[in-house]
Amino acid sequence: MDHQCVRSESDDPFLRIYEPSELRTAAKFLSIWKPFLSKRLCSHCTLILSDRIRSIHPEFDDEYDDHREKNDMPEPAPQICTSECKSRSIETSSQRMSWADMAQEEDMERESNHNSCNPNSVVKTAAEKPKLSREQREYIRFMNVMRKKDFEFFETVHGKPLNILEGLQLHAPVFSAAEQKRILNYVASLLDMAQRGQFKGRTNSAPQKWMRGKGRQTLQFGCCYNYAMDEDGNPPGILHEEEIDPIPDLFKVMIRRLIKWHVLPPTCVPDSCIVNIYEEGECIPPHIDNHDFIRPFCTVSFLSECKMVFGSNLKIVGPGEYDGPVAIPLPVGSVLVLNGNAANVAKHCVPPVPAKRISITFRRMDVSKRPTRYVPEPDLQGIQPLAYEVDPEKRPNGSKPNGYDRNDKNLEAYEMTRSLQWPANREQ
Ligand SMILES: O=C(O)CCC(=O)C(=O)O
Repeated sequence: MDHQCVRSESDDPFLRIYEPSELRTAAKFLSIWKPFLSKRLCSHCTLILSDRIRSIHPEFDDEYDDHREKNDMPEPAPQICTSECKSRSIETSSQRMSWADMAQEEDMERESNHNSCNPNSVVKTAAEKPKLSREQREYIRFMNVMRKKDFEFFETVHGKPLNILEGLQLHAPVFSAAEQKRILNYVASLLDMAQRGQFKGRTNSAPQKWMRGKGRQTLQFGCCYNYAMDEDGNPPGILHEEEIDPIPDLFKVMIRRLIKWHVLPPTCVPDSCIVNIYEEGECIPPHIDNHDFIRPFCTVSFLSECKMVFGSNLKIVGPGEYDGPVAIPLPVGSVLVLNGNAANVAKHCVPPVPAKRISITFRRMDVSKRPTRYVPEPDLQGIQPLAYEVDPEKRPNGSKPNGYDRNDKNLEAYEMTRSLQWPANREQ
C-alpha cells in the first residue's frame, strides 16, 4: 500500500455511501482517537493512519501536512505494518523519520498523560488544542533554548592568565523528552545491530570490563578514529583506509537540528560521530580532541546528568579517577559545544558516571584527513540556520512569526526528561 493508494481512498465505494457531514464526523472522531489508534505503531504506520483519516475528510489530521511540508527527509517508502515492520524500520528510517514525527509523538504523550488523569477529557483536550503550524512550534522551541556562552575559568598558561573555557557553549534543551526517547530507542537498535555483527570493521568497540576506569562502549560512524597507537602501529587519529558505516539516518536529522538551531555553524556540518555508552562507573579519560577534527565539535547528553571536568592540566589520581578545577553539569537533552581554548588548550574528561549515560559526539573531519572512501552525505548539504535572532537583545520587537510568544511548554517537557529510562528489556 502506498500513499498514492491511500489518497485515492476518497473514491472508495465504502466511503461513497456516506454523506459529507457523516464523513466529517467520522474523520473528526478518528483524528481525536489517533493518539490511541497509533500507539506503538512505527512512525511510518502512523503516517499511513494519518493519511487514511485525511482521505475520509481533508479537514482533519492537518498535522500530517507538517510531515510533508519542508520535511527533513524524503517521502516515506511504501509499507504497511507487519511483524517485521519494527525491525526493518531502523534500516529504512531515513525515508521516514522527521522531527515532525517526534513532535507529534510529544503531543500524543502529553495528551495521554492528561487523559490518564481524566478519562472524560479525551474529546475536550483534542478539540481545544490550539493549532500551531510546524513553523510556530519550531519557533517556540528554538526560542526556549537557553544558551550559555560566557563560561570563565582562568588558569596560568605559558606564564599568562588565560580563560581556558573561552569557546565553550551549553545549549539546553535542544532535544525534547520525546526526541530523546526516540534517539535512545534508535541507539538501542544500533547496539543490537552491532551485536549481530551488522556493522563494518571497527564501528563498535567495547570496554575492557576487568580494568577500572577503562572507558565505555562506543559506536563510530563516518570515520574510524584510532584512540591510541594500535597493534598495526597506526598513531591516534582518523584511519584513512578503515571501512566504517555511514552516519545513521536519525543522527543526520539531529545534525540538521544542530545547524538550523544555531548550535553549530553551517561551515562546520559534522560528517562523523561517536556514540559513547557509559555504564555506571565508566568514564572517559582527560584528552584534547584530535586535530584531525576541526572546531567546533559538540556532544549531546542522554539518560542521566553527569559532569564534564575541564582544566589545562587534569590529574589522573587513580584508575578512572580524575581531578580538575572546573566541573560543568551536562543536562540530558543538552548540547555542549567545544571551540577555542575550551577545545584546544583545556583538556576535558568525564569522571566515572553515577548512572548509565549515553552521549553522541558530532565532529567534522579536516578535509585532508578524510578516509579514502569518504563520500559526502547528500542529506547534509546546504543546511541553513533558521533566520531567527538567537541573542534576545538583538531581537527586534514583532519578530515573532504570527504573533506567537515564548512559552514554557518546552521547559516543562525538559524537566520530564529526567525520568527517562533506558529501553526496559535491554541488558544492563
Ligand atoms: O561523553 C561525553 O559527553 C564526551 C565524549 C568525549 O569527550 C569524546 O567523545 O571525545
